Amino acid sequence: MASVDDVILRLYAVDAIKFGEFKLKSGLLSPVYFDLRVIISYPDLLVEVSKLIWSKIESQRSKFDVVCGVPYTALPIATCICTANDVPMVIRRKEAKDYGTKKIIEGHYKEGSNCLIIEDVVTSGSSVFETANSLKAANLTVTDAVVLLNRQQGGEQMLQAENITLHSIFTISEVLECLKKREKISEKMVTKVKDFIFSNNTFKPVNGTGDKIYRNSALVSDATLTFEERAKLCSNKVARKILEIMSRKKTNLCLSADVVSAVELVELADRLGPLICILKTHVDILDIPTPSVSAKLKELAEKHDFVLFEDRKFADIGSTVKHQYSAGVYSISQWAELTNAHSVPGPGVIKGLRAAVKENADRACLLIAQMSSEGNLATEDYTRATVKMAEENDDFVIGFICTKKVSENPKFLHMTPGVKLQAGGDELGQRYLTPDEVIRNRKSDIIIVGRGITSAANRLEVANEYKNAAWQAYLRSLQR
Ligand code: S5P
Repeated sequence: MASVDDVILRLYAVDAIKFGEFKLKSGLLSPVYFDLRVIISYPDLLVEVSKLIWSKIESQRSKFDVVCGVPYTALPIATCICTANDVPMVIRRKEAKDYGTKKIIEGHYKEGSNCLIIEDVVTSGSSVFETANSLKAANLTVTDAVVLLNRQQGGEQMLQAENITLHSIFTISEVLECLKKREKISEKMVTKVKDFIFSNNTFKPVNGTGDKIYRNSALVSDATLTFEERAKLCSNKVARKILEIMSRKKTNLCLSADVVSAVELVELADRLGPLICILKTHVDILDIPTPSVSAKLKELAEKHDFVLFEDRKFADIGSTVKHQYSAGVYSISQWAELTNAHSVPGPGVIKGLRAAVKENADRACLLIAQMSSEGNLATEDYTRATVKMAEENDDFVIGFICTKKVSENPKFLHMTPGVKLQAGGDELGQRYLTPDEVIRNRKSDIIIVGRGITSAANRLEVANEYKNAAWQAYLRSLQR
């Protein structure tokens, strides 16, 4: 078997370890870059890496029943290890299939089996952590992870705090030492890399919030701002208010209260009000006229500290939507702080809505950038044009209805409908994703939940489940 130094030198020789100036996703300039994906082009190197990883945990073989490689780089490594040592393997999909079994973990295993995670590089630890969460959700146990390179930027501590022991074949310090000894890099480069690594440690428990949050300081510019921090960036008062409520009440749940009985709607708003940041309505489905209901809703919004959002989906020329928004039996602009519009008519729809808002009234609008329903016509180009329209009207447009994050601008709110604790769909084309998928993987901010809550026998209990799932997913997303 090759030694650790042999493997480091080989990785250096094939450009899997590079020194210079590399722009990271966060915008930071890093003096070192690891691209271990290239090892699949060198089968002998892939085998040596696999042998080294296996040798690290071989003595604990009896502890593990199954192995899971984190996609993509560690997948071939895990495959090599499993075939050479006769260990069963599972695969974690990046996203659950929306057809067939909807499984996220593929492979056969016994419930409660202990699964060893294999990864190529660990920085903050978040990808190992996310993999562990999916494995645990599929009834596997996770106690250990093994990694080829530990970048010593806090991943080990973060995982330890989550009761996962991280084993590594080598650390970045060992890489530097090995390459310096062989005169592949200068003393100056060693110092530069060490400075960078140690001043960008990602393990920073944030105190004072009562929640366990680790902030990835290296990636703060990568929109991993808290809701509280984002509130300060908003000049639109409704956007600021929503972000402040979310942060104060620790909730990113919007209830879509799609009931036809006005009495039931008011009861729902009163009962679930403490758990939500926004109450979304469709007043045109109610059985009694709006004014008495909207007055009651306004009262409850104040009592429980949430924002009223009329999901009117305006989609006409400016002059028509101006009246639809402010007049008629619904008089939406008089009571709903937030509404939404399709971008298909062009910016006139926004101008029309804005023109209907009385001076000093704090009102805002979301644009529908994507839809949750099957076969919808919102193409990528349509979504992109919608985002541009929002940017050009960001005094009034405060975000999007979307199925995933569509803008990096932290001022914009992303609200996602089509959410249930179990992914799937309904018989009329609605498609559902889970809160974790929406907030953590798709990086949205707020889940919009209707029937997941309104059809439940115990609405309060289930609403609490949605609230917790979405909030936990948000806290985890800050760790990136
Ligand atoms: O694309 C969309 C946009 C919206 S606003 N898909 C949606 O489902 N909605 C709304 O979200 C829809 O009108 C309904 O009020 C809610 C979803 O309800 P659920 O019962 O399927 O959760």
